[in-house]
Amino acid sequence: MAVLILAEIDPTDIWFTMFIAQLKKERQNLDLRIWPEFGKLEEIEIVLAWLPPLGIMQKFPNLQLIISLGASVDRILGDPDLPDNIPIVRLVSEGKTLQMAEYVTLTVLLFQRRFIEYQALQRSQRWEELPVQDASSFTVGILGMGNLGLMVAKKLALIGFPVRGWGRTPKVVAGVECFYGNEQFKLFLSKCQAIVCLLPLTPQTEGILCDDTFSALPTGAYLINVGRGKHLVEADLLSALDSGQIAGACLDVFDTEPLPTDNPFWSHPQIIVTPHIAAPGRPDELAGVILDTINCSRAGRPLKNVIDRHRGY
Ligand code: NDP
Ligand code: OXD
Repeated sequence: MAVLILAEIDPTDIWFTMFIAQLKKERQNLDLRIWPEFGKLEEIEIVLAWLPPLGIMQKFPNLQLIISLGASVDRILGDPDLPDNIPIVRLVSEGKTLQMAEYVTLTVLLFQRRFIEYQALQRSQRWEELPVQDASSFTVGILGMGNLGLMVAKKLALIGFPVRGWGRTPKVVAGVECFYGNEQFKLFLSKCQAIVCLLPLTPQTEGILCDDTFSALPTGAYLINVGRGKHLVEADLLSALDSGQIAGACLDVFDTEPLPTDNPFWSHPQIIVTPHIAAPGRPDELAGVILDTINCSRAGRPLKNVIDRHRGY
């Protein structure tokens, strides 16, 4: 039985090239097929999916397992014809978690140390010193205190930022002020000078980065979106930047990826755009995680990181 990589792979994509080479190196006898060359539908036992075409999963009659090639599963669960008895595993790894912590720490520091303003000064060749706000008075709020949010919160707290975390259920985390549920959302936001979206995309979280949320923040707050593009209402961010309610944003994920060339985010002086690179994970480590998962599935052992379809993540 075969394992199918179901992803639109650009042959110049370095990450995918390394990942596939590693899978083949570690398991030379693995019957690995790469979309769209999948052979016979009935031979596909396991699918490794990144942005799979809708309706495809139901076509594999012997499918046993779906492994998301990302930490998220919104695209997989968005398939109205998804067979309902197949477990779905998402990718969790130390490398991915540490990369996310690096990315967010870097961007929080850029905002706290006013690099957006220094870049504008540089463009107009002005040598000017701006007052520094200490990390100890720059509160950062993390939306989504899961695998990634928790690590990000711990790293920021170590540097000395006051950190708040918000999730769906209550949590106690040393050094982090924790909030949960819709009732506590605005209270959570009220002191955050920067917010970091690390939520999964679900019907409850879609559009959460909107005018209503921005206006509950202190004036001149910053936004970092590393969750999903659909968390953000793009027009609301542009008007919050115009009014000064939001002072700057760093966006790694977008409603449409690649970000269309006519999107105003590309040239906005207060927006940093990165091409969904916050935490790709290390190809070698992830190949190992996937092979372990395949072994567990084939041996009938319990699988790690199976998502809860009802919850949506
Ligand atoms: P987890 O599933 O571990 O954590 C999700 C967190 O979100 C949990 O704390 C959960 O709360 C919280 N949450 C879910 N729904 C709600 C809600 N309605 N209200 C409040 N809180 C909610 O996910 P990860 O940390 O591994 O990943 C988070 C997301 O980061 C991914 O889904 C993906 O979209 C994004 N990501 C982006 C990457 C990039 O490169 N840009 C790379 C990897 C991931 P609770 O704990 O109470 O259940
Ligand atoms: C994601 C990922 O889910 O890159 O965005 O893992």
